[in-house]
Amino acid sequence: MSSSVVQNPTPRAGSTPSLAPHEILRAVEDELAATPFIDVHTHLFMPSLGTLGLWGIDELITYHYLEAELFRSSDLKPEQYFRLSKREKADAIWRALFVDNAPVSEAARGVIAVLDAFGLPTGGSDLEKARAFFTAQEPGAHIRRVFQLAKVSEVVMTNDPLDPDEAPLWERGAEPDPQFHPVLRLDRILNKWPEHWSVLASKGYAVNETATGKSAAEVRRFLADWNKRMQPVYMAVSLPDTFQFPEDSVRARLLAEAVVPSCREFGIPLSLMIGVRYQVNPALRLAGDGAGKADLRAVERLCTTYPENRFLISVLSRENQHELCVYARKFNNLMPFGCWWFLNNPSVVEEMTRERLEMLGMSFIPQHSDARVLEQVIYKWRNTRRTMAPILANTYRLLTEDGRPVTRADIRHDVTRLFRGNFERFAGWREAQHGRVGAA
Ligand code: RAT
Ligand code: ZN
Repeated sequence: MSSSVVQNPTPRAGSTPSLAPHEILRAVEDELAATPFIDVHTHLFMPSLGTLGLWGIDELITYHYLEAELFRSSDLKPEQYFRLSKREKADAIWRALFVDNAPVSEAARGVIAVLDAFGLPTGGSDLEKARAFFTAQEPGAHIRRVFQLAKVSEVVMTNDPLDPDEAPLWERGAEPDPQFHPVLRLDRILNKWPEHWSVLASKGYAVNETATGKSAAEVRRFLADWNKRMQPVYMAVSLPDTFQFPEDSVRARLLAEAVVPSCREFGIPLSLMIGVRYQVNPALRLAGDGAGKADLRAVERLCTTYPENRFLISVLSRENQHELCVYARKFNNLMPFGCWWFLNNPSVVEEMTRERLEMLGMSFIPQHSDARVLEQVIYKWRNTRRTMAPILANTYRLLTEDGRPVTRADIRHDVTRLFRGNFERFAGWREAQHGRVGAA
């Protein structure tokens, strides 16, 4: 099998009747609704990782996307806000963004869609009914119901081996869950080495502050140990808009000498999420990051230097999207994925998705949820399906007009490929139509 594997997940079914132009949109909507998606990047946690997993109304309302919006519609200062309890924070956001104003932003409307999905009041002056509802849920059954409502079969987590709360849970042997796939996240190692090298040293890896000498080999040993422990479906890092490769830096050295060879050894992709301007307003904490245009020549160099590696790439700047499609046309070891963070708004998703379809056909991964709070998958995937349906329908309408009618089997094949097959194959999973059947 080639390293890129961006081919068709299933042969197209033979003879189903061609659709008339007026039948296409409905058929696309039905197929999007009937296909369980794989959510390829979230910040959700499997139940055995305990309290790391966020869920419920107070977490939904204090999502950092909404915290950023709070300070535009309230006089509350960040330092006052961050002194409040979780419940008080949620009450402040509810009042400012949902009671005093109509919740029209993407993130605010998402909370409304979640409340509505559970039959909870969407226009109340307080959150008491919602709090009572979520408190009454049994976690396992609630997760299953949420996944059903979101129509996702499984989600991919973000797991940090240097997080002091998370790492001990893995070290004690966290029980795997087939609905939650691990990802080895490397931000602390690749972006914050000076603050974190001593954690590796304290665990018995012979690394030093300048990441010289045996350090890269020892990071590789660390990654091998965590690969064994966690069985990640890929390794991942978020990167600044200033990211360069190659360059004379700890990050570039550890990427070249530890991370890239480890991914090759374990047969898994490396996900690079590029374009964050970290902490442009630190007072906003998690909500304080911005976005910047990156130099994607770094991606070009990675793809050419390491043709045996596979790179999942998401870029945060709208201005980088076209360039990323061009690179994907050059390198089939590059898989563009998702409309990340500030791009996850219908207007931008539409623009990016049309561009990707026009330039790449069905050989990309249109979206991930980036959910941090369990129930967010309900609204994020609902929005994706709603935005995707007319875009795909229009693509098929043009094809029909140009002389190649489409069938329901065509549509099913493509939807499955976009929202399951491209990831399954790029991640090196065995041929699987409905879920992971094991690593290749
Ligand atoms: O979208 C987000 O929630 C961001 O804060 C980031 O977590 C980003 O998605 C990331 O994975 O770094
Ligand atoms: Zn994320």
